[in-house]
Amino acid sequence: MLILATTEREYPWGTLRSTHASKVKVILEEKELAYRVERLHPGDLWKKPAELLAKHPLGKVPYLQLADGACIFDSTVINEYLEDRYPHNALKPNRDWELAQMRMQETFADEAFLVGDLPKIWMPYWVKPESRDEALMEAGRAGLRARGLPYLESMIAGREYLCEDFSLADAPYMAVAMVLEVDGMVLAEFPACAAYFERLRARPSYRAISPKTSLEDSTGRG
Ligand SMILES: N[C@@H](CCC(=O)N[C@@H](CS)C(=O)NCC(=O)O)C(=O)O
Repeated sequence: MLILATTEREYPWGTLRSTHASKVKVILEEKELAYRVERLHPGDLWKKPAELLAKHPLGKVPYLQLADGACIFDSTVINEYLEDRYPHNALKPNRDWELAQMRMQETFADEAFLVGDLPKIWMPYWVKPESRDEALMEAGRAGLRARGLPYLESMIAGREYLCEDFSLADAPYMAVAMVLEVDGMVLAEFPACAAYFERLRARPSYRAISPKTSLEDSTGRG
């Protein structure tokens, strides 16, 4: 059984999850693989205890523990591993140029959204409303409006997914769709992005990361 190490917590405003680990969770779901979730205490990501560093040398999530106990870290590396190891329900194009496009799109999503502006919006949701840094959250939204969303709008307008079919490039945007579902950020200036996020939320795999899905209902599959 594959074990996905992540951070997930229930709050009155929804079940919150690590964005990078959500990227992996949707691929485990898309490939209908048997896995279970191991939930780390969110504070461990800052304290970095020795047990965590032994599994992920940077003390981050996600990492994926294989049946023999070996661990793979980094969401992009894990998803490429899953695609290579379990090629059914293919999630990457097979021509060089399309593959490069897919990787560029995934890299952009990771850098502009997941490690760029999204944490400024997402991190404050892990504390009580009265303790949130609203100015930081607004800076995150402004950052998305200035960089991530205009580029995504130009890439996704007139298309269903970033490559011909749903692919690894769409996985980080499943996590973006999750964050923006909780935040409710208005996307009127970016109609193609808004429609794309709705399309992603309609995929069955989204249920495993949806803020509406309880912890009890999202422990893995099979
Ligand atoms: N490049 C890594 C980034 C992972 C990452 O930054 N994860 C966050 C949680 S979403 C984390 O563990 N943060 C703690 C830290 O940066 O030390 C990946 O794609 O897996």
